Amino acid sequence: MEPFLISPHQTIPMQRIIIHLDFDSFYASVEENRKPEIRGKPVVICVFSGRTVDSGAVATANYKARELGVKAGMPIMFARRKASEETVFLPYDIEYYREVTDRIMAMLEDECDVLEQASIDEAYMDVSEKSRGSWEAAEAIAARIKQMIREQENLTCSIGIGPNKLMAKMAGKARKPDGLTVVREKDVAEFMEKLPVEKIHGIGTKTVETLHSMKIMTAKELAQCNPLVLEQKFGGNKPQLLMDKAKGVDESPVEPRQAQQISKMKTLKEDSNDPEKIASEMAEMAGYVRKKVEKKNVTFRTVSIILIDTQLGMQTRSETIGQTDDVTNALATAKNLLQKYLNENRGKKIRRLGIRVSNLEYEKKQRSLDDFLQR
Ligand code: DGT
Ligand code: CA
Ligand code: CA
Repeated sequence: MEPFLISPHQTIPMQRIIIHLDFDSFYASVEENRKPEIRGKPVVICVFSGRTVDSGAVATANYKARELGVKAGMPIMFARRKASEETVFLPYDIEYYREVTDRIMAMLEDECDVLEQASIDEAYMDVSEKSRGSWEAAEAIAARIKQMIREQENLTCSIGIGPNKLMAKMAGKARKPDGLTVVREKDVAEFMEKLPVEKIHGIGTKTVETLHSMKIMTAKELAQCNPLVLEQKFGGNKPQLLMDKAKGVDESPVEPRQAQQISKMKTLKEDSNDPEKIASEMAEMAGYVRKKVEKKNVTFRTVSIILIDTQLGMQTRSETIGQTDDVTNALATAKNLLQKYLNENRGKKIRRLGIRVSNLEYEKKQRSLDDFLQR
């Protein structure tokens, strides 16, 4: 066989560097921004079931409320007993939190090579190219992201950086709230060594119980155990998966989830109910939406405007216009919706507004080589 030669044009594969970002006490922090009067107090966000006054469960609590012993998943009645007099209980408002998430995700997309939104308050970002494989550069990107989110949304988040998604996620969990933790490739073994199996991300409680019954207590013990022993207890590819996790190995790519909507929000320089002023802001936002529609190569069916008035209420108005990629038409629809809203709500001033296209359909067609080279 010919000896394998590395040609001068061949590049050594770059170090993969992944960032994981998770917002701190997400729903509670968003509510604290929306209602400045509750800032500094313990805050509990509840999913009221409506059966009796306090039936339902806690969705989350801010860190002040956690100090009192309030936790996500706890019955609201329990939380009331733990709470102090000044503790604020609020119903959750998922639509509003989604708006905040969408806005931030749109911003984060521009800060990385690929973004994968993993939940309402979490994302993985592949920054291998953007950082050119440098851990220092990746850390600087993360610090900038934290600063941007703090300045623009007044939120804190915890960030983990690692050579793969698993390590990034676990690094992020190591320091919360407002943490930034880097686990470099060379430090993975050391990071994993100390970890009990129940702290390995993605290993469920049932599996943990089985491992404990086998006297496998730490990631190190799991990584070093005889695979045959695992094969006796677990089927399929689970033994391999468990050993990979225990070694901090994860080859899964950061994959963009196909967004269902594209939106742009903006706070007006001053509160206004002047249709012309607001419409001209809208036109500017439509420019951003147009760029995203083109970049993602999508069509949409529904146009919405989101309005936040000076009493801080959020309203959404939507119209379905048939599958199209015509943002100019979408803008005209948005302006009509705005005019209708202003007619119906005379005297109310708009503080913040947004334009959104949704019910997206993705074009499957291959990008042309030219498109690709221009990217
Ligand atoms: P963290 O990350 O520990 O600082 O606090 P959170 O509140 O951000 O917790 P996380 O990241 O696990 O969840 C993100 C949001 O998802 C959280 O703000 C509320 C919601 N959530 C979490 N756990 C539950 C739950 O058990 N029930 C409901 N309805 N919502 C939940
Ligand atoms: Ca969180
Ligand atoms: Ca989360």
